[in-house]
Amino acid sequence: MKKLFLPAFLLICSLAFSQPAPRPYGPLPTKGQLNWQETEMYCIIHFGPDTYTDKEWGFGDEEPGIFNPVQFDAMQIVGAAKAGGFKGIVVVAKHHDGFCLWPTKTTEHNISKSSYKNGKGDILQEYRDACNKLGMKMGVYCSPWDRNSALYGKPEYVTEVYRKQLEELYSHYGPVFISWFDGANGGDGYYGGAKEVRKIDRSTYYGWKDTWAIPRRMQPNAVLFGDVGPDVRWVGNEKGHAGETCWATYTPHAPDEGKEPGNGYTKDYEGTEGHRDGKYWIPAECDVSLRPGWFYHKDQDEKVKSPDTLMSLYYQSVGRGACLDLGLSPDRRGLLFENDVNSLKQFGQILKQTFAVNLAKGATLKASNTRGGNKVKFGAANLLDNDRYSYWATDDKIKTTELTLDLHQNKTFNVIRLRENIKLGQRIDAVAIDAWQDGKWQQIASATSIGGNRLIRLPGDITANKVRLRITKAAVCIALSDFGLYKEANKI
Ligand code: FUL
Repeated sequence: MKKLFLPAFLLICSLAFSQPAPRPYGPLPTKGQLNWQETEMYCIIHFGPDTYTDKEWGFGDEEPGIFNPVQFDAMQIVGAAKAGGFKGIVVVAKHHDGFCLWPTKTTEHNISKSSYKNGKGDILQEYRDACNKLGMKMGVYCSPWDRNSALYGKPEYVTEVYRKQLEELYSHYGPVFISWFDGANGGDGYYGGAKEVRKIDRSTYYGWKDTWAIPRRMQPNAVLFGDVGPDVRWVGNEKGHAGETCWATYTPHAPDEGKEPGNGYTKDYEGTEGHRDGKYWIPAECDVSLRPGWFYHKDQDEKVKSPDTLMSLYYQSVGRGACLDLGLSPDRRGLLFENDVNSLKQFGQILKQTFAVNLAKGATLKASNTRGGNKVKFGAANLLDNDRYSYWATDDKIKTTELTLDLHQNKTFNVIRLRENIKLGQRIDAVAIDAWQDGKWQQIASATSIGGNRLIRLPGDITANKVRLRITKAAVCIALSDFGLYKEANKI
């Protein structure tokens, strides 16, 4: 008997391991998009002449001397973002007013003409150093619309100013994980003194194919954000939430027949849900500011979003497979105001505590239809290891199935986390979750579009010793990487 045991064991193992992985389904994420997905939350920082003029969109005629943040402290700002649980920042290096926060060679309208450090300052470099010290990722936003430049509207603006600015940013301040291409385009402005309205054709003016080729060449691991992507799409609102159903796949459609969907030129509202059968992997980013405005305004000091509101936004963005991009607004000193710092800190604490303990850990998992009957490679145990890419898979033909967690004792939870291994595409359409209560299964939740991350925030606490996941609809066989139960931390 004993002699037979080892060869039999080896045979079973080799059969199990020889089971091929499920075939990928539909469009797939790139390396940069996987990195972005794992980032989950980052902050976009608006700071510049508008901070001193109390505006949201500077006209472009602002005197550079007004920019003088005597206490500017990138470590304070990036540190507050980090305490909030954010993993990166996007620096608005140039907003629509055209003022550059780094000493660029492309325009006089830059920090070297300001009072900051007697014209020797470089805000981008200070953010870069702070990110390096704090282990935070960095991205850049350089507004295509430039209300200062006399050349705006002419082809030379794109080739000699805008693209050169991107090149400077990528070569001096990388690595960048995201390059943010804003959709606001053309209108009135200073334009070198012309003070007029300049309209551009947003589908052609910026020559996006050639412009995007620059980050592709210089920052190949960065994702490119824009209204249409090409890597990360705008969610279609600035309220910070994705659709209840939100697909990572998307096909940009031009609003006008016969036009190419360029950046800033798409049916924005389709970004909220994306498309189940979208041609491309272009997940959504949800941008929203911590205050009502993107720039600092003193009269908004008491209107900073609360940790509770941030939690809701977290579930409505990150919890729906999108990323959350929260706007921070340093004040005239060059610091984040204390209310902003406190709100970020408390939000970060609640978040950390909520997800510190997966209550499903230690459960016995019973899965129907595990691929190849294998308990290791595609086994259900992979659902509890916190790895986004080790996964439980079913046999090719199995698109609906169920899986039970026996928790061995009553556990109380109010958040459920599901993730697919998105390296194999977005496969699951719908799920339902049941808890064993009063001697029977009772449905407690359902959800659509799982993807890279799906958080279900239950309306109240559930106490149960068994929880069941039912996959009710999928396009192909299942490749689920996470099934977690959490209890939201109390307010601090
Ligand atoms: C918008 C801009 O017009 C706002 O000023 C801000 O920068 C926001 C993040 O993007 O399109």
